[in-house]
Amino acid sequence: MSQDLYQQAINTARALSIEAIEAANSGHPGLPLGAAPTLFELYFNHLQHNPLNPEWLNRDRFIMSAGHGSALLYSVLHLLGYQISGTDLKQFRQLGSNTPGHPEYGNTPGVEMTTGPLGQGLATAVGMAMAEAHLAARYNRPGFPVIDHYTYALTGDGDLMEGISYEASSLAGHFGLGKLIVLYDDNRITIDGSTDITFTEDISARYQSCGWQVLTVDDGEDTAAIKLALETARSNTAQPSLIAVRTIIGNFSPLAGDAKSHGAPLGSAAAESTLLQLGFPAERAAFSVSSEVKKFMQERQNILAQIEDDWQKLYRAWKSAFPDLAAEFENNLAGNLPTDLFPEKIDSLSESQPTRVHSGRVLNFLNRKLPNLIGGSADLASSNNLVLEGDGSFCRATPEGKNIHFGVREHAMGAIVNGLILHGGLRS
Ligand SMILES: Cc1ncc(C[n+]2csc(CCOP(=O)(O)OP(=O)(O)O)c2C)c(N)n1
Repeated sequence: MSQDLYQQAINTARALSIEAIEAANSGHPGLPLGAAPTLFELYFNHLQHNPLNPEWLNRDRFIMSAGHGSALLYSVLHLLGYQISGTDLKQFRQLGSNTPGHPEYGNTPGVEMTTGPLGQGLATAVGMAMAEAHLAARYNRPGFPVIDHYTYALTGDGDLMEGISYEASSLAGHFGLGKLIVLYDDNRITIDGSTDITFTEDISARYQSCGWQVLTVDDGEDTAAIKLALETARSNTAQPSLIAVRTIIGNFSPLAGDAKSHGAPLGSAAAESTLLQLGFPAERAAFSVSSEVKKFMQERQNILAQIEDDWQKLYRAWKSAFPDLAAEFENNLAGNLPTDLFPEKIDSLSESQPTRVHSGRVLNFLNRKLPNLIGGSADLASSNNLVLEGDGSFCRATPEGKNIHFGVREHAMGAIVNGLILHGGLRS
């Protein structure tokens, strides 16, 4: 792989982001300029996905928890050949475009969930990683790892300050979700300035105490170090990993390191000087991608398509070896419901019983009809009759369990359930 072309591609992602923000005259240039090498390294060298089929079932999931960094996500997806055109990038933040100010699920190919409210993305990613662990335990068979993918999220200081991210991270560590990898854009800047004024705890110690593997990259421009950290994270499947990447917000711009680069366009003069710093001459056409970078990206796209092809062969072999299992799984994926799901009467319910008894009976009736039902309670399962009888508990040793004990973590529970559903194949 040519390092020059690789760096040029990263800088192209930066340039496209800056141009989109300038064209919209609004947006967040700081994160794209600082975190481009991190996100690009992930998407280019690690993420198992197929830009030609964003819905591929066994793709790695990626959540842009720091949703304000959307311009960078769109630029990287564009370079990799997702259905986001140069014209779409020019329409950044415009009504009706597929490049809204913050990523929106269902609006943009490659966007796995709507983000913007900080912390939610990370917590939802925990749900996706739980879905993967659960489905893998139930549907994989020896020699047939049909469900076998990682879940990644990109977070910033704001995400890690939000309480929901602590709740979800605590649970992820407890469950040992080893295929969850969180990248932390550790630029120590938020809107109001340095994190010195608000956020001085030891994040590494916090995550370690929650049972995570914590890795650090001292220089966010060092893609070799980011690569190594991602490989180390993936090889530890017993613990979730946090990779803190030390970056400089607004890097290469006149506002490098300054909170002012967080959420306002650089302005045309500063944008021009940033592009020059990144190696783009003033005569380069806005939103253009050099033919060398296009070819470089195309080569990667071909490899990614092949990765899905190989998986499709595995899936077909699994399906013919285990037809009943595959039929159940595909039925769940399609969201089909049994015809006898709504009988006129369930067991021996009577009006004199408390509603929580009714709820428990209905839930268990549904559970017998719906093999993909999963869920739980925030420490109130036995009180609220939320136990799925005959099914075990989801935990590190038995991820096939359908009863999830969320502990007293209601806010994370909501986001995690969204993640279970967004993953596909489950109901909650
Ligand atoms: C729940 C929630 N609260 C507040 C905001 C508004 N907001 C957006 S970005 C941001 C600062 C985030 O700082 P950081 O994560 O460090 O991002 P960076 O400045 O590095 O881009 C805030 C307060 C939000 N999007 N979501």
